[in-house]
Amino acid sequence: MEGPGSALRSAIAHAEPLLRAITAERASAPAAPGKWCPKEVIGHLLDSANNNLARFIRLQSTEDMFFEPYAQEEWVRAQGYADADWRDLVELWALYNRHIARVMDLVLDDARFRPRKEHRPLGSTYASLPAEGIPTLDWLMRDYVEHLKHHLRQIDPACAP
Ligand code: NI
Repeated sequence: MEGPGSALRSAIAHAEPLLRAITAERASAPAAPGKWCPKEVIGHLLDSANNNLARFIRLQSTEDMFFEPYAQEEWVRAQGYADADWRDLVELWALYNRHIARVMDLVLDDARFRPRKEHRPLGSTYASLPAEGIPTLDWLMRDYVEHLKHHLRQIDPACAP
């Protein structure tokens, strides 16, 4: 099976030119009243990248899988993504995620596939869990990629087929 690092690189390579083709005007338009505009969706993915990269590092030296959640709406609002430059956001998103893909490749199998019997409540998940429903760091990294694709589809279904 393709590793999460390769899956992430493929997702970036596919979506990046499509995101770049979106105009600044369209990137500032919410999908519906009260919903995030594309700038805020990419901002949320930057927050996910920021929080999850730290998790991917820390969880390599733990047996369990506990980590702090973050207040998604608050993070998006506090960083004023709706007023940020669209091209800069897309560039930062692509570069940061290429870095994360490289870090994913570096995780050794012992840390990657260690069963995390003790873990935080899983809440909404995007990738299917390993056998017996016990999460692993490999699963968490796959879940990260699927969450990214889920939000890219909110911008345009063509961004993550
Ligand atoms: Ni999300």
